[in-house]
This record gives sequence, C-alpha cells and structure tokens, in this order.
Amino acid sequence: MPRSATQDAYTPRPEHHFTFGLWTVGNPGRDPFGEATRPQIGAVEIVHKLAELGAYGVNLHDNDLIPRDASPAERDKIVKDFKAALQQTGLKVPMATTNLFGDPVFRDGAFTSVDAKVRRHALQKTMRSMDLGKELGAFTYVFWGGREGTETNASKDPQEAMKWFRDALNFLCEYSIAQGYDYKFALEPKPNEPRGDIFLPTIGHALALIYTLDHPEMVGLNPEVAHDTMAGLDFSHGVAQALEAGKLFHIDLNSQKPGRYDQDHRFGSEDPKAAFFLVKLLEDSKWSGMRHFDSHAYRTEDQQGVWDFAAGSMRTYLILKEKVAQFNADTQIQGLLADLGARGSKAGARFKFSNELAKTIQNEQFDLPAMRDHGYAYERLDQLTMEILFGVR
Ligand code: GCO
Ligand code: MN
Ligand code: MN
Repeated sequence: MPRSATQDAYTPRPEHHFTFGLWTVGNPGRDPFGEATRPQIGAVEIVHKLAELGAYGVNLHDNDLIPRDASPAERDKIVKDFKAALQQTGLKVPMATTNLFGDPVFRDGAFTSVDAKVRRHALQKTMRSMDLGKELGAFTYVFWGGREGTETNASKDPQEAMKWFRDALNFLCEYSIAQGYDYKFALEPKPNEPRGDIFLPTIGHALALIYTLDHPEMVGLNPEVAHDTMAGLDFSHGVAQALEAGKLFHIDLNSQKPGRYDQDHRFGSEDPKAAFFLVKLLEDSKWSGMRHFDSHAYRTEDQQGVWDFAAGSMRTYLILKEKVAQFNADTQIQGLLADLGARGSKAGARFKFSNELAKTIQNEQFDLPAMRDHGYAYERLDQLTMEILFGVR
C-alpha cells in the first residue's frame, strides 16, 4: 500500500468517479529544458496502481498505449494486456482522445494545418483512435487542439481555419454515428502552448463554434482549470456557463498560477479557494461526469512521488467536498444567503417580458436613496467561507 493511501473519510473509492490519464501519472518529468527525471511507468502497472489508490478509471491518447510505429501484431498484444489489467482491477476507460501534437507531421496543426494531406491524415488517425476508444469502452471523446493555431498570422487565414476545424468535427460526428459509437465529443480550449496562439482559446470561443456544427447535440466542452487560469479568467464562471448550457461533458482538474506556462499542478495546490468554489459548483449542481485529473507530479519526484501526487489529488477533492457540505450547513452563512434570497437571488427569480410587466416596471417607484445605502454583507460571507477553508470553523 503506498504511504499516502491512508484510510479515513477522504479515502477515494471508485464511486467517486476519479480518473487519470495514462499521460498524467505516466509523465516522466521531461520539459523543454531537461530530460526525463523518472522512468516511464507501463500502462498495465498504472492500471493496477490507480485501482489500488481508489480511482474509477484511466483515460488515454492512442499513442499513450500504442507506440506510433507498432505493427498490427504488436498493437493487438498491447491492447490485450491492457484489457486484461482492466478486467482484473475493474478500472474503466471513460474517455479517449488522439495525440495530434507529438508527431512532427502536425507541426502546423492537425485539423487546421494549411496542408490538406495533413488534415486528411489527422482524420485517419482520429478515426482509428475512436475505434480503439470504443474497443476499451470509452463514451467521451476529447478534442484538445494543441497544435491548432499559429505563430504568425501571415501563415493562414483564421476564418478559413475555422471552416477546416468545423469540417473535421462534422466529419467525425458523422463517423461516430455511422459506426454506431454514440460518442459525446468534448472540446478542450487552451489559449497558447505549444502554439504561440491556439484557435478556440476559451470556453466561450468553443461554445460559440459548437452551435454552428451539423450535430451540436453531440459536442460539448472539456474545460481545464490551468487553461482558463493561464488566461487570467475565473474558471468557475466558464464551467458554470458550460453547465448552464448543458455542455459540460468532461472536466480537466489541476492547478495553475496565472500568467505562467501550463503548469498542470496537483488539484487544489495553487488556489484552494478557487478549487473550493469549483467543487461547490460541480457538487451543488449534482454534475454526473467524471472527475478527471489532467495534471502531473512535480519534476522533482520519483515514482513514489507520482503516487503521492495521485492520491493527494483525489484526497483534496474529497476534503473540499466536505467543506462544501459544511458551507451548506453553516447557519450563519445560510442566514446571510437567506437575506440575499429575500432580495431576489433565489433560483427562478427572473423577469420575462410581457406588455403588462413592462408597464409595471415603467411605472414602478424605486426608493433609490435606500437602495443606494443597502450593502450586501459579502465581507462577512467571504470571511466565514475562508474560516471554513482555514479549518477554524
Ligand atoms: C495540456 C492539455 C492536454 C490535454 C490532453 C487530452 O496539458 O495542455 O491539457 O493534457 O488535456 O492532451 O486531450
Ligand atoms: Mn494543461
Ligand atoms: Mn487538459
């Protein structure tokens, strides 16, 4: 048993639906300035360790499991061994995706490369990877367009690139339907890295594209904490907008300091307050999706550090979930929220146009001096929230 897997109220279990990517715990610590700092952990070993730690599933890119140049016989053997490990442990593969960024052929993008042959190859690779995902039981298919973008806008017409991107998604939706795969597609926005600028940089950009597709009902979002935080945005607001639109199909949990490279740190480690409000949003709305960690251990770590990182990610989520329950049961906090409710913050307190209501509002007399004087008590509310987070309440 790894040293971090203590048995207490925060011990993860499969029903919590925590998942990791093969590429996350499998990250060997390579970065643009230095080589790997720990050996690559094999897929079968990852499956056994994650199951031991209480995870529900493991997700993958095609090439996390099957090396690029594997022969068909090698492929079949790798898939067979991987499936046997899943069978033995009960671990699931809820999500699959394609590596459309590692091979130099994708240096100018995959679905938005100016080279039409590259765009066709990207479709071929994705269709094969969708076949693999289905073979492993995946029902969500993620599209992270890491190389879809530019360093110089002299290179391609961004309007044309949007059309290529849309064509690819339409094509692959049809492929999923034709094969009877029943996939839900989840677009993952990111502002930059590895391209200087990436197309569909935010949740809002991706959402807007979805409604122009042939099958908007098949396509939603896979937002990531780090990516919105890099852009200086409030991640919970983006996730809320996706949720409200019924478009939160998947989520990448991790942690990030604003204004940096994509750090992909352990969930909750950089901004516990933002992580708390994210967990609150997901739990209060009873969102049924997978709690996926797209993050990796610090480069300083050896293999034990990787398992400490994985256990810590799940543990932090469960600790924050308990804090959410505490917030929701706190009489002082609920009293302050009831005051806001009485002022009209309750769900459903909305205005819908009718001629009659328009007339009423036109003739309404407002006590503006009193309204101007009335504070909101958010200082008290936030301090009480912080005291819950600090553990003194
Ligand atoms: C990143 C991305 C990736 C994607 C992954 C799945 O670190 O920049 O988040 O990790 O999530 O490739 O598509
Ligand atoms: Mn990331
Ligand atoms: Mn991600």
